[in-house]
Amino acid sequence: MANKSFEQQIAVFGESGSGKTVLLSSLYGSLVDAAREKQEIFSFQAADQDLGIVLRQNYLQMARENKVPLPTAFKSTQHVFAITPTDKSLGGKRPTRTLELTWHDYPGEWFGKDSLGESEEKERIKTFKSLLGADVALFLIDAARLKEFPGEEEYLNAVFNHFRNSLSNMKDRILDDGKKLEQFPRLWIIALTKADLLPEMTVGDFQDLVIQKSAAELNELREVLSSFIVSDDALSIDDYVLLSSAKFASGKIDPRNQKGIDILLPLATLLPVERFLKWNKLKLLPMRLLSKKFAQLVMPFMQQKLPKLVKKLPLHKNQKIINGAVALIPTIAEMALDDLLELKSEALEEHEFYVALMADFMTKLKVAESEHVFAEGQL
Ligand SMILES: Nc1nc2c(ncn2[C@@H]2O[C@H](COP(=O)(O)OP(=O)(O)O)[C@@H](O)[C@H]2O)c(=O)[nH]1
Ligand SMILES: [Mg+2]
Repeated sequence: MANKSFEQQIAVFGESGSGKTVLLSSLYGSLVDAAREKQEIFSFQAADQDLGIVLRQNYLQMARENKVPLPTAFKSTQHVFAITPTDKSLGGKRPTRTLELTWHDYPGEWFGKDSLGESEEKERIKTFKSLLGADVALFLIDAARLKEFPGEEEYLNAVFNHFRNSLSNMKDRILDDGKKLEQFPRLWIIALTKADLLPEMTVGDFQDLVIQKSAAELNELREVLSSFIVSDDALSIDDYVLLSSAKFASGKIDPRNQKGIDILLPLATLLPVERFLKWNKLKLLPMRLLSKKFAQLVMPFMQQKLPKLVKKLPLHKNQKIINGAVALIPTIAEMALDDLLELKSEALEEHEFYVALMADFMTKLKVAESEHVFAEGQL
């Protein structure tokens, strides 16, 4: 079927003021520039043009007027984007199926509150249910708040506990008849926003700080998350990332000076593929979910004929796509940066957009790891 989309979703959880609106504006705004200047092989377009314009305006006002977006910048909590080739020739060879990303912005006002009015509570449940299709959740820790509290743990523990409490309170209304879910965000990435305020901190330092101060809270959060899902061994709260949407210093905002923003799309699309393949290998996932995931996640990257370099991999010719992916993606994850670059350029020559995109995203994750901006979970 032509133009059918592959979908991926990410859910972003952070208190009011923790940087969610600026994050999306900075991501979107800078990708408009990058696509225009052909610095990226893909463009990132908002399905809703009004949203695209607001995000771009937020970005331009930060860059040119040092003005931050209004807290009420968005009406909706769900934003749909398409990732498409910048170069038309890449999509032209066959009917292109676009890769679609839904970004769920969970309102921070609902974070720690346990008593909401009935209509607001309904809205909260509806919003939460709408983001259950996401595989990846970003859990935001605000560097500005972290700096306010001398011992750090007061703030850290409060964020984890508030969130855990609001999850517990909603649980009965999320699970129909108490039936646990297969589909749920199983990959929780802990993200330090406004990381420019703590310029010396590496992702390893951040991870250590969270574990040192909040191990018990993390475990309690894991317990609550587990209580929502079947096969709860396939759940990780073990990836960490540093994010800075812009450099904010002495009244100036420079959204071109970012940290970690370039891996948001790889984290949302490629990381879950890798993680699901690992869980699959360990037989941690329910079979039904697994086949759905492979169709949804792996296929975009595997639908195209594989370029030469990949053909050299020891795969049997007639192996099915899924078997191929099981072998291929971990292999690509092991590739050196030079080989990934070669894979990307070969794929581009052969007009294999998704293979090129996979190589590009994998490169970005690896670079972020080597620059101590991203730390991948052990499992
Ligand atoms: N230093 C720094 N400040 C930021 C950054 N992102 C956001 N901020 C500040 O945090 C405020 C709240 O951000 P916003 O995105 O509106 O938060 P939201 O309520 O989570 O959507 C902004 O107005 C900025 O002043 C960042 O990357 N670095
Ligand atoms: Mg906001």
